[in-house]
Amino acid sequence: MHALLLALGSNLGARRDILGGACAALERCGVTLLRRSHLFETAPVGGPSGQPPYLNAALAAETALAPLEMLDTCQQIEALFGRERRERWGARTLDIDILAYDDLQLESPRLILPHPRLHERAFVLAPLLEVAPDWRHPILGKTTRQLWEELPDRSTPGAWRLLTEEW
Ligand code: A4P
Ligand code: MG
Repeated sequence: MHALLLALGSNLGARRDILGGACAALERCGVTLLRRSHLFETAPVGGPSGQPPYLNAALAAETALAPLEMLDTCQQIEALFGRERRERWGARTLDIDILAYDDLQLESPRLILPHPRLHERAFVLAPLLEVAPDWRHPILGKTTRQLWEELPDRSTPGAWRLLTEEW
């Protein structure tokens, strides 16, 4: 089994149901979920202006799938929930990013591991802090907690908000 950290995001449609449905779909496709963060409502970063707010979450999981099989699975589940790719960082019903796969360092045309922007983003690190605070970034050599503490955006008002209800 391989250790997996995933980030989920949605800013179109029934966001909470979509993220819950994505978890169920992952489990049907060979991913065993170990821990699931709370939902965080986050202000859109990048992309066209006027996008609605996101719901973001992080998952700790394990899988026997190979890295590119895992990427295919994520993209198939995104398509199942109506994801359309029109513009980079545009609004989307569902985004599933592979944050990390074991300690693998990979730079291939379709897949970069760890996810190249994870350490810059409060919408990734805030939920990741709940499910994998002691995970160590294999290139930067820092834990999630250290990356979070060093992130200037973590205290930007309105950047993120923890939603306490179950999902
Ligand atoms: N790809 C390469 N590495 C990976 C990986 N580790 N996991 C490739 C997943 N995909 C990976 O992704 C573009 C291509 O990245 C894929 O074809 C895949 O082969 P995409 O999902 O089609 O498009 P995207 O998500 O718009 O692009 P990108 O560059 O991955 O976006 P980011 O950096 O993930 O940012 N603001 C808030 N508040 N919350 C968000 O969730 N998300 C984004 C997307 C921007 N702003 C956001 C949020
Ligand atoms: Mg993506």
